[in-house]
Amino acid sequence: TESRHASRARFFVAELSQALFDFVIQLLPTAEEMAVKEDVRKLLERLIRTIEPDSRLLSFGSTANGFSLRNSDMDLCCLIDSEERLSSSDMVTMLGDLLERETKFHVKPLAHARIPIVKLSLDPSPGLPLGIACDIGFENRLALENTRLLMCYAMIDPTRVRTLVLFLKVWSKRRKINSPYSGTLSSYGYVLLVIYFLVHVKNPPVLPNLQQMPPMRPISQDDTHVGGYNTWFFDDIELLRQRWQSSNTESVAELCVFNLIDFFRYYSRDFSYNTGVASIRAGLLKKESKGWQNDLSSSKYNDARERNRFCIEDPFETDFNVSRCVTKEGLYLIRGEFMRASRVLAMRPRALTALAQLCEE
Ligand code: 3AT
Ligand code: MG
Repeated sequence: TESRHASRARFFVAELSQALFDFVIQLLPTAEEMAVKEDVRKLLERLIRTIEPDSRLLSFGSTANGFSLRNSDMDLCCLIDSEERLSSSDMVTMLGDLLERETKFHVKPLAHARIPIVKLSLDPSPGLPLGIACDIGFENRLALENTRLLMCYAMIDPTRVRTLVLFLKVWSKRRKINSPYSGTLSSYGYVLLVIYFLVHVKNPPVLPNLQQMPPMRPISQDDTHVGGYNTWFFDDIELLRQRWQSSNTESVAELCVFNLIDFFRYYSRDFSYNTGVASIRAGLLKKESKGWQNDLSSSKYNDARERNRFCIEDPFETDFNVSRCVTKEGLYLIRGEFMRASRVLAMRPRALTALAQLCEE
């Protein structure tokens, strides 16, 4: 019976990994969608240059990091290369007016938000059945760098890392725990949880720590600091693909499935939410060491405590807790979903049943 058991387990892994690949592939954006988005970016860049000739409009977030799903929104960042430039909020106001005059976009300029942005959307049309949603921000150089870091992680092991990340993004959206505005976690937060898990929890690790690898040549402060934060990481992916052989010898299929099972188990049982900080840069840290502890003796309305229920360190902006929006109720929902997913997988259902149950809306 031992061998019957083993062969059932093997079948479960093989079937589920195939189903995961197939499931994720049908959620990827089409080539047409990518082309339309690139056209939109170019059009917007041309218009912005009529206000600031020395500006560039760059894509960040999922459209640029390899973790994009069909119809995901477009995050754009405008960089202005001249010395004398308008403030971000003036740019938002001027660009808002211009786009309203010159384009068919619905335009919402948020000049006085903490981070001034222009929000744009385009109604569905035959060529674009689901329309487009797009945010344009200004001078957000750290977001461009963290996008590049995630892209490099995605490229080290495209099949396994992307399959896991994309699946978890869909799962978190369908289970309604992907909404920082209502107290749960952003997509960016989930991606950091996956990378943290593959670098620091899996043993042997599936991914190297790109921020701690020895540089190939001396690096100067100027090239590596953005806004006072160290943004250096090892980004020679070609070289890395030759050199980094994960000593993790699980097969591709096994890795995909075990990663998923272990991911859910780790975040439902083992991660120390009360005291721990997940840092892809430095591994598991203590809230105390960052001044992020939830001080139980202080008042129930203590702001710091509400902000630091769940702690994920930004890879570069290390004094920033990416999951600061997660509330007590939000964390309860998220952990409940990790547990539910663990339970579903532990029953070893047939693959399609497993995916349907996991992502049930
Ligand atoms: P979607 O496909 O839009 O769900 P995404 O990968 O674009 O996922 P987000 O929309 O959550 O991810 O974030 C887009 C980028 O904005 C990712 C990161 O560069 C930046 N960003 C988002 N949230 C934060 C945050 N809390 N701290 C720092 N940077 C952030
Ligand atoms: Mg996005």
